[in-house]
Order: sequence, then C-alpha cells, then structure tokens
Amino acid sequence: MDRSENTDNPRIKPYDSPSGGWGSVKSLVEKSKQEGLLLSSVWATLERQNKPGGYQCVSCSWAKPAEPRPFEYCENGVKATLWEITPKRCDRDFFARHTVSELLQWNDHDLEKQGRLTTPMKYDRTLDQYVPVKWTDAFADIASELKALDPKSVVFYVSGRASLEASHMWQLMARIYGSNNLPDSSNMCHESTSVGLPESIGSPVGTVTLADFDACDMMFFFGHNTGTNAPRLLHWIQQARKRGAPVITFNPLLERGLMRFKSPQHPGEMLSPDEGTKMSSDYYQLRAGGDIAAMTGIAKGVLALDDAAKETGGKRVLDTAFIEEHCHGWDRFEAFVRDADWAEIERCSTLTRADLEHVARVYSRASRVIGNYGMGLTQHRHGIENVQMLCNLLLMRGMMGKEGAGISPIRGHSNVQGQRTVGITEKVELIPHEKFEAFYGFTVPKEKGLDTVEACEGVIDGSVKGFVCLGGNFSRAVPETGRVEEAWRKMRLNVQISTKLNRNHLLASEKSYILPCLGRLERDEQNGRPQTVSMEDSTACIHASLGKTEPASKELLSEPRIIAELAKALVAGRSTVPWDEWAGDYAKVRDAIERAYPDDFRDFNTRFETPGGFHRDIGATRREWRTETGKANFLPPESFDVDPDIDTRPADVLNLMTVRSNDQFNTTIYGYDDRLRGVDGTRMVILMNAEDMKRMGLSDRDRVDVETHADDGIVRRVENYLVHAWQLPRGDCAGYYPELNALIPLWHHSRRAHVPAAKSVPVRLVRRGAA
Ligand SMILES: Nc1nc2c(c(=O)[nH]1)N[C@H]1C(S)=C(S)[C@@H](COP(=O)(O)OP(=O)(O)OC[C@H]3O[C@@H](n4cnc5c(=O)[nH]c(N)nc54)[C@H](O)[C@@H]3O)O[C@H]1N2
Ligand SMILES: Nc1nc2c(c(=O)[nH]1)N[C@H]1C(S)=C(S)[C@@H](COP(=O)(O)OP(=O)(O)OC[C@H]3O[C@@H](n4cnc5c(=O)[nH]c(N)nc54)[C@H](O)[C@@H]3O)O[C@H]1N2
Ligand SMILES: [Mo]
Repeated sequence: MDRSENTDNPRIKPYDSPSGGWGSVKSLVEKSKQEGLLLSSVWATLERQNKPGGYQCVSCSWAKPAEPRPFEYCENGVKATLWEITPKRCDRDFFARHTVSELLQWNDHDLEKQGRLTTPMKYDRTLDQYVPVKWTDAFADIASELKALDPKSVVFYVSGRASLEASHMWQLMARIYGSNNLPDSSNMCHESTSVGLPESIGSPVGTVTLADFDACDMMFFFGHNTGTNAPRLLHWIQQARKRGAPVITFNPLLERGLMRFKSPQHPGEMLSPDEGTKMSSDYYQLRAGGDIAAMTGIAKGVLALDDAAKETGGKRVLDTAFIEEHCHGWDRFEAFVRDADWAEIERCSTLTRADLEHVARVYSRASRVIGNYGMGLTQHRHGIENVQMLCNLLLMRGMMGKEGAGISPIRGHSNVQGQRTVGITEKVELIPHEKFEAFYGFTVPKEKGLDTVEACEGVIDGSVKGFVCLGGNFSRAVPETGRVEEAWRKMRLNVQISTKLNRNHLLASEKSYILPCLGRLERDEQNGRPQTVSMEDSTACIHASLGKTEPASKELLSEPRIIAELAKALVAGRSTVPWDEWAGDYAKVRDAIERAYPDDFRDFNTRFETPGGFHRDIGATRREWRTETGKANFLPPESFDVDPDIDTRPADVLNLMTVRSNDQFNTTIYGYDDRLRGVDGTRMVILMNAEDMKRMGLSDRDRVDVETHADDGIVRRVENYLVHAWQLPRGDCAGYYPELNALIPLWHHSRRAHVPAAKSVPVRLVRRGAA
C-alpha cells in the first residue's frame, strides 16, 4: 500500500543495520507491489539493467562493468526502473478531472505518482486545465511562438538523463535558432568540477575507471552519500576494504552506506548474522564547509612527514619527481600550507590536529589513492576551491595519471557528464563551433548563453520569456522557489518534454505544453527498426542502451523525434542538418558526433556496444595536461571561510545542508522513508545537534519555522518543520531538498561556477507558538 506523509507521528531513529542487506530487498518487493507490477515482469526487465546488450539504468551515473554481476543493480536503481515501467497512467482523463490550480496544491510525490504521461497536452487558460493537442499542432504552435520571441529570451534546459544523441540534436537546434541558453542540471551539480578540474588538471571530468578502483590501495570520500546516491559503488569500496585498503570519509552526517554494507548479491553475506563490512576505516564528521581546512591539515601533516624523511634520509613522502616534471605552482601552494595555522584549521574543520595528522600518515603510506567526492564539495560558495584543494592533495603525492589513482567526481544523472561532452553548454568556447558551422552551414551565436542561475534571474526580471525543457523539473530544482514560481507564470511560453507530471508543468505560462516522451527502458522504433541510444558514465565510459519494454502509450514520441519535429517547424531551411534522417536512424547522429569530436568518439558506432563501454580520451590519465601552463596546477584556496558574504557567527544561525533521502531521485519523491538514516514517514524534518537544540530551548519533535538569515530584504521561510536531535556537528543542520529550496537565495552560489550553495544555507529556527 502506498503511504502518504505522516507529519504528525513519524518514526525517527538512526538506522543501525548495514546498508544493502535485507532492508533493501524488502524495500524492493514493497515498491513493486505499490506500482501494481508483477514481480516476474519486474525481474525480466531488471535482468537487462546495466548489462551489455541491455539498457543503462536511469538512476545514477555510476560505471557499468564489462563483466556484470548477475544483478548489476541496486535498490535505488530498481526504484527508478519501477517508477518508469509503472502501469499507472496520467492520461487525458486525469487532466480532464483536475484543474491546474487544484493540482498546484498537490505535493511532488502525489503528482508523479499518477504515472506516465500519455498524450501531448496544451494549457487552456479559460478552463484552467490541460487539454489534449495533436502533435503536429503542438509543434506548429510552439514554433510560431518561438519565432515571435527573441532567441536570446528563450532558454533550452536539459536535465541529465537525455541520451548523447538527443542532447547533440538539442544543442544544434537551439544554436541554429539563435540561442546559447543551454543550462543543464550540471549547473546545479558538478559545474564546480567542470570549471575547477580543467584549471587544475586540464580535464573537465574525473580520471579514474573501474580498473583503478580494482587497483587502488586507499580511497578518500568527501561529501558523498554513496549508499543512497551511487549504491553500486559500494561493491568496489567493499572489495577495497577486503583487500585491506583504508577508506577515509569526511562527512558531517554519519551516512550508513559508508559505515556498514552487506552485499545483497551474496547469499552468504546476507545470511550471516554479522554487521557487514566496515566501509570507512576512519570516518570524520567535519563541519559542513570545513573541507578546505581539513585538507590543508592533511597536507600540512604530509609536509611534516616529508620534512622528517628528508632529515633522516628516509623515503620521501612527496612525489618530488612528479611535482618537478608535471606540476606548476608548487611553491605557492607549499607556502600556503606551511603558513596555515593549526588552531585555525581545527576551528574551521572542527577536527583535531591529531586526527588530521593520522590521516596524513595513512595517506603517506599508500601508493595508489583515489579521491572521491560529491555534492558536499561542489554545492558551496567555494565549490571550485574545494575541488581544486582535493586535486592539490592528490598531486602532492603524484596520485594522478597512474594506475589505481586519480580524482573521482561522482556524477549525478545517468548522462549528465555526456551531455556536456556533446555540446550542451552555454559557453561557446567549449564547443567545436567552427565545425558545426562548416558541417551544417549556419552561424553559431558567439555570446555566452545563460546558465541555470542566470536563467532564473532572467525569469525573475522578465527578460526570459520562453522556457523549453528536455526533461527535469527546473523550477523545483532551483533555489528561490517563491520568486521563481511567481515569475514563471508571467512568461509567454513553457514547454516541457517529460515522462511524468511535475510541479514545473503546473506553473502555466500564457502558452504551456506538456510533450510526453518515451523513457529509456521503452522500445524505440524508427522506420520500423529498433533504435539504440548511448550515454557516458561517471568514469567517462560510453555505453549503448537498448529499450525493450512496451511504450507507456501509443502516442509517445522519442526525444530525438520530438527534437527533430520541433526543429523542422522552427528552423527549417536555416541549416543542412538532416533532421528526418537523424531521427529515423540514430546511428547517423552518432556519426555526426564522431565527426565533431573525433578524439573522444573514434569508431563510435562500432565501439559503443563494447561491454563496459569505451573510454573517452582524457589527457590527464596519461599525464598529458591540457592546461594553460601545460602542467598540472597547484591552486591554493583564498581562505578557509565557509561563506565570505554571510555573517554566520550569530549564535542562533545554523548552517543548513539540503540533502537527498533514500526514497527520492532529485525532485522525484518515491516515498517518505529515508531508510538508511532511519527517518520514517516524513520529509518535513530538520536534523540538528542536541547541544544546539538545548541552547536554543528546543526539544525533539518541537515544531519550527525555518527562515533564511540574509540581509537582502527578502523573507524566505518554510513552515511547520519538526526538529530532531541528530549526530552531526554543532552549528550544522540538515533537511531535504527540493522542499527546502525555498530557503536558498539565488545569489548564494559557488563563485564562478554558479552552482547553488545548497550545502551551506544560513538559517534561523523559530519555534512555532513562541512569542
Ligand atoms: N537514489 C538516488 N540516487 C541519486 C540521486 C537521487 O536523488 N537519488 N541524485 C543523483 C544526482 S543528480 C546527484 S548529483 C548525486 C548526488 O549524490 P550526493 O553527492 O551524495 O548528494 P547529496 O544527497 O546532496 O549528499 C551530499 C552528501 O554530502 C554531505 N555533505 C554536506 N555538506 C558537506 C560538506 O560541507 N562537506 C562534506 N565533506 N560533506 C558534506 C552530506 O551529508 C551528504 O552525505 O546522486 C545521484 N544519484
Ligand atoms: N537544495 C538543493 N537543490 C538541488 C540539489 C541539492 O542537493 N539541494 N541538487 C541539484 C542537482 S545535483 C540536480 S542534478 C538538480 C536536478 O534537477 P532536474 O534534473 O531538473 O530534476 P529531476 O528531479 O531529476 O527531474 C525529474 C523529472 O524529469 C522527467 N523525466 C524523467 N525521466 C525522463 C526522461 O527519460 N525524459 C524526459 N524528457 N524527462 C524525464 C520527469 O518528468 C520528472 O518529473 O537539482 C539540483 N537542486
Ligand atoms: Mo546532480
């Protein structure tokens, strides 16, 4: 049975079973029943998940091995699959029964729970309802609306799920129309990586593959909740731990997956009464935003060990040969680390010198080290500096460009990394625009387009008049919910290409369309032939994905087909892109991608079905540094400050991290249980330190309103949250995204990368009923 939210009496008690284990099996069986699916048909589909010849999971982007396990999927991958193959339908009858104003009162879970969208719909303002529209009319209407708008006032958003083929077509269509406004979900996610890593090592993506995970002898984990957000990676951690490799984790929250794990793939492990593998050899609960300070402390420890080795004539701890041959900026970085004051490091990280020196000792004994990280590093004001500091730490010991070592940004959506690779970006210098012009006979606009934050500013100030989304739930994923939602409805055009109903559809502008598309698991036939698509995983390997399940409705079109039809209506005659030919045979789009990016996509069509994928051309893996200096750059941070612009010192201000529960995929809320944290039945909870609670006169289950502490004259508040004491550092608190996006000021983002600083939102809690 599906349960609704129980805000009155949720169960909140830290989960002490291992991640994986029986809990995940139980959760699966329940979810299958909830969706009304037969277990036999679910297994038949899952057998093909993340397998050669099968389809790529629509959940996270973690790498898919060449030799998969019998079940190469995890609890959350299964949830995502069930959510897509559900027999429930959000069809024309549904829209006839509900007005948009009514649906706006529903929550995220209840909207998506209606099931798959089946029919193209158009908003009718007089009825305040979505009504069916023919595909041909929809394309003609949308194209004529777009033609009446200045291309610079239109945004073409992409969420990270669309295939390489669809993404490449999408950006060409936008640019031929005249717009570089191509923000994608990466702008809210790993853009700090995409800006930071090229400056450090000359590659916008990570340098490790699964072979490195098999070979490493130590790993760092900074700010990633692996058990929930990339659960298949737990197997590689477990194997490393079984080899005796230390895994050192830095995270303000004690995340279950990085503590204990039992592999649901192993009957022996499942049946044994023990507690599973201890995943982190050391787990440090640093304060949110304290990573630069912590890494500086580790670097200081490494330098001290190296000094001692020099003195005694022992083996050097720094990789001096690597630093000399391959790096630039060492002296400045060394000075920064030597000058750093231990008291300041301890204060900013809330870790002790003894602990950080211990980490330095463990690190200095290892010879193949991987630095993994997630949103805990990227979603900060200093997101780029966080990423670059981790590079510094790895570079000082030569942990880059050799087997078993490197940097590993754990990406989010299943093709978010690939979309950037094939041209989705607002920055023209990152695309081969001369080639596009030569191949297709049009002029690429040259000015920078809008990224996510700038697109929101444009919606709010009225300069953005049209929004066309290829997937995602833009308005819900971005900060400043109140002002964005209000302004959204004043736009002229809102077009959403989607699989499920979400809140962004309901912010009906003058002209609004919902265009339902095939999901990745579904059979996609063009000209009578099944079509395969492709995506890039977190380790820069490209895989094929073939959908086989029956489409949710006969009316659905594939994403490439929708783009081609829209392009034909919008930019016919303005380029030589053969839209129909491409939409009729995706291999031709792959040929076009190969032509534009020959180094990365050599023999694309013959290699893309390689088991385990084929690896893109990443110079840094061969110690070829595509930076301005031609070397890997040490880039010291400016300071340890969590936030240079907001005074977070007032005693009643807490630092809020907005995180995901184990029962959601971004704005898709599967249910109300965060099993791995033991929060059961509600999402309206703020977890905070017990001493802070006492200091603020709060008790467990008190109700509070949460307000942002910022002096820009805007009141940002969410109401009636329950507080609960939790094991996290003093001064920090945590709650769930997307609901808490209402609290994040739009200007509160990573400098330069513009990733909303969702992990350091200064807030005050106001007890309800208090005077
Ligand atoms: N099941 C499931 N899988 C997903 C997703 C999902 O929603 N559900 N989303 C996908 C997407 S798009 C993405 S980007 C990834 C996100 O995966 P994660 O990067 O794991 O994202 P979050 O859930 O935001 O968790 C961030 C983690 O960082 C910690 N943290 C917060 N602040 C700090 C800090 O200042 N320092 C450190 N060291 N740690 C900190 C938090 O406690 C938390 O454990 O997952 C992808 N996979
Ligand atoms: N406060 C806070 N805000 C955050 C974050 C945070 O940690 N804290 N994380 C940020 C991150 S990392 C990300 S990536 C963004 C996520 O932002 P988005 O990528 O925009 O959001 P999703 O929730 O993944 O999008 C869900 C919708 O995608 C549609 N969809 C699903 N599958 C398909 C498909 O195959 N094709 C098409 N066309 N549509 C499909 C469905 O209609 C569904 O409703 O949110 C960001 N916002
Ligand atoms: Mo993401």
